[in-house]
Amino acid sequence: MEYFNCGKIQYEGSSSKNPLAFKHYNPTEKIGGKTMKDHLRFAGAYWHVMRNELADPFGQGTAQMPWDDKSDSVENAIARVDVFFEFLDKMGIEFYCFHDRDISPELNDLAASSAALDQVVAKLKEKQAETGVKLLWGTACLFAHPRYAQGAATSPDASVYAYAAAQVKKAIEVTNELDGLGYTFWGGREGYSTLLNTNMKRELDHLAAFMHMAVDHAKSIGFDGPFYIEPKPREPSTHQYDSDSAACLNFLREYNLLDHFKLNIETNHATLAGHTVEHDLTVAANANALGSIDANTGDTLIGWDTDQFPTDIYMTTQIMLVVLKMGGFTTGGLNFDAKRRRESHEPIDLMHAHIGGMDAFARGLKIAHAIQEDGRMAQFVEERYSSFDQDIGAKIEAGTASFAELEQLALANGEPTLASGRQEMLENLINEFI
Ligand code: XLS
Ligand code: NI
Ligand code: NI
Repeated sequence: MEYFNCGKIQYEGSSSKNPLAFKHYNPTEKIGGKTMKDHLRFAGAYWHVMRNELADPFGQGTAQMPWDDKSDSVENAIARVDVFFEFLDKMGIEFYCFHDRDISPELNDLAASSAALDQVVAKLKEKQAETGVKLLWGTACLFAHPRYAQGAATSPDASVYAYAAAQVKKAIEVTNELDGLGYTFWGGREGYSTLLNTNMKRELDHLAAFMHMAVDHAKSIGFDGPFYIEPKPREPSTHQYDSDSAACLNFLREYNLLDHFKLNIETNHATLAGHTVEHDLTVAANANALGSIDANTGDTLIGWDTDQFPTDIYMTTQIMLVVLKMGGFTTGGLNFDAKRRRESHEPIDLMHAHIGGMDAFARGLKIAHAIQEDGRMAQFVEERYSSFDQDIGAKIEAGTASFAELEQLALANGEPTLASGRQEMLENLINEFI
């Protein structure tokens, strides 16, 4: 039984008018010695592809899911796996990500939920072996159930904390069972609504203890993939502790976790934090902690996490410039944490959505690579800082200069002549390649 009314999506080149074809993403084409698929490492998000009914705060779901009987049964969960792999196969997407409760139902008690999870995981393992598809990362849903309304690892209630720990323990185990390359923490409820009822310090201490236990457990079962923290400033909580790259890095350093964690940066989360995505990516990359990317985009006119598919080539170019500069992904990739609009309710719309995202990133990759090869941009930046390459600049960088020495120099040199930053020239340079 097939549910997506199309064959395998093929690369047809930029002159193709076929909406169900790639115009730019040519998986085996080499860009700078590496295939596009190895550069981009696209992943499908189980929660959006299989479980997102496309509801909004004012209306119920519109998505047609003819394969889904809407029950909480394990059979239904297992049946979805085949549909998901049909989707991945037709898209040529070789990685995926999930939450425990996307792939398998939350039942009446933890033991039953975990037993159901094992059954679905066995099916996923079978499909992975059959297709070669890999799990980019797994995670636990610690935000949907009412028990987590006041947080999971930052809940004021230790029994909720324990429940969350049990869920994460199991989720790490199944991620390991599926040879997952990483494990993500996104702290949807790890924050607060009001400080009036919140002991922020204790909550952060608890969160760090939780993550140390996760690291220890991973070690004990032989899971060596990195953990990721996915920053987001707010929504669903009013203030989330993992608000942006800088806040996450500070938390990880303060609590001695930086050896085990990297960041998973989501475009729309960065913009909700008041940054550009390239800002948050660069902050992470500077700390050697850029692990993976949740590829999506927001709407400039709406202030929430609209999780739209990325189509803006300027943005994908900026993202790929950072990724190429750090030498590419190792364990991470580009996970489409993105959903169709509520109006796009047919299964085939999933294809259109992902084709657009994949083509936009293919173009971003090609443009970023061309800019890198051209070298003018990098050279400009290098020259801009060249006064730090020798003499007093080099001493400053080496940490051997003193204020007294700098004062002498300033007195002797007189007023500095500053060179132009040439922002417009560099913007023109990017457009030259787009
Ligand atoms: C929600 C987050 C979530 C994480 C995984 O805004 O992006 O989907 O990626 O829990
Ligand atoms: Ni995400
Ligand atoms: Ni999000």
